[in-house]
Amino acid sequence: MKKIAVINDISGFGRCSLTAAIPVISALGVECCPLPTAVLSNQTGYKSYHCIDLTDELESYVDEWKKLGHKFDAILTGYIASAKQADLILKFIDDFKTENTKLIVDPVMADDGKIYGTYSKELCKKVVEISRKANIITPNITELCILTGTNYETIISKKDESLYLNYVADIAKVLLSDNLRSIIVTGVVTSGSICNILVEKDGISVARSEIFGGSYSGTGDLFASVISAEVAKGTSLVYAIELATKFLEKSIKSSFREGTDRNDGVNFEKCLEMLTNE
Ligand code: PXL
Repeated sequence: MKKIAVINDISGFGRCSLTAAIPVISALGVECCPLPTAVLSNQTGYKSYHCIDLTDELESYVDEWKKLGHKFDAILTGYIASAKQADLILKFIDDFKTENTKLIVDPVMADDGKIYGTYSKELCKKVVEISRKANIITPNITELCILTGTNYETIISKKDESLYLNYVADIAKVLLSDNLRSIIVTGVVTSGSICNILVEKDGISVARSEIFGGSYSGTGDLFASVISAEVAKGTSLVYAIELATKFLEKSIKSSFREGTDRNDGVNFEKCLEMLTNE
């Protein structure tokens, strides 16, 4: 059985982070081992929330994992609650990443040109540092701007050009390195469709879906979870991105038709069969 360590929070409402990762990774036939960084009543996009920060518990938790001696086929990181927590994640990567472990980093920091309220400058710097250690990253356009030092308005102003996707890919390419071989820029809106672009040394591959409504909570977590499970199984990234994009398109369509609030996330539960039958 392939295994993934998922470093993320658990939120009671919002269908994001671990409540997205556990069912998706399990449905794809991979064991999901959660390392919970915080417990929240609900994700931070709602008007208010209560957060139980688990930073001070992480070392003892991980020490037990060391005793168990488990190795992981992949490690997935997402939302990070503090800069101190980011340092512990860096240590976890040093301790657990072997040459057979793929590190997938969802550099959660920002969306729609804005940095999340809970992300300080110091924390964003740490996310950039963690991303440099990754094999695969899944930034949205705003996060790509932070990672590359690009101005968000400059990218967005090119949106209507036919070469927009290539333009975004060229910006992402700068980040490629000996270990960071694949960058998946998520949620790139072009006229009439939303695209996920896989950027690698040899070229790009684009998975498109229809647009239904605006952005919903947790879609980045669902996407990264599908990618991580497929990578742990050794599937090609081109296939993984197609599958993740179709899974999200169907989940978002269902929520849009039902009029689900964006903070409540998407109806992915109804679409898990797309993954179990795969
Ligand atoms: O989906 C990213 C995410 C995860 N966890 C928490 C969040 C968010 C995005 O807002 O608030 C707690």
